[in-house]
Amino acid sequence: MVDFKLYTITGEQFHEGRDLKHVMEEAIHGGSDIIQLREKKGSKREVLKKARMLRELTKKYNVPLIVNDHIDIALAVDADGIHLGQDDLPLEEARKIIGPNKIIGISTHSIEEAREAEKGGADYIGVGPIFPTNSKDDVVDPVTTSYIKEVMNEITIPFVAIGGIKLHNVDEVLEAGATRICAISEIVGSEDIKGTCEEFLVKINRSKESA
Ligand code: TZP
Ligand code: MG
Repeated sequence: MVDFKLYTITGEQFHEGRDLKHVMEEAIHGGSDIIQLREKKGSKREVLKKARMLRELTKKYNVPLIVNDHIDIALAVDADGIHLGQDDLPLEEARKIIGPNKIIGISTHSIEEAREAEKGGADYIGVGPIFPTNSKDDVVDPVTTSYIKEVMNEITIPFVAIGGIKLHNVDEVLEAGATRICAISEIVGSEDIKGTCEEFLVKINRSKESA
């Protein structure tokens, strides 16, 4: 079973000139224990190139690599899994292609979607956006922390909270019951990426201890 605490997703629009390898390596140094390549713009070849680089990097540190959307690229670089949204290839089809041993993560915005993902054999679900975010173009209205509570009551596979999560509001998300946090802009846009991840982890660990 896949498990993790701090999930970092790429978002090069926040890098301010820093290169992708450096940014993600800093996140790993800060303790981020799963990485996703999420690339909405580049050509297949450009995405493949980044995936290859991140595969090498994540292998070095023994951190799982998840590829968003591109199942072919995930297979080509032997990523640990894929992450799919509600408009992507359905879970059942994706599983046929990627096989039983790879991780499949599914974005969910409602308890119905969460149930369906669990039933379909997802390895984890994303739960969000918890707060408003500008990091995603087709973003739906925030689901708020009440959705975390619904998921906790009913869903048994791991879930990760995402969307607008910052160091200043993560406590609210943790208090609602999340134990896994995902962020793009707060991590990859930080001047101190490593320090930001460390601070997230202090909060996550503190909340776990008091649970
Ligand atoms: N899925 C739901 S919200 C979101 C994604 C990919 C964007 C999260 O980015 P940020 O910058 O952490 O709000
Ligand atoms: Mg997608």
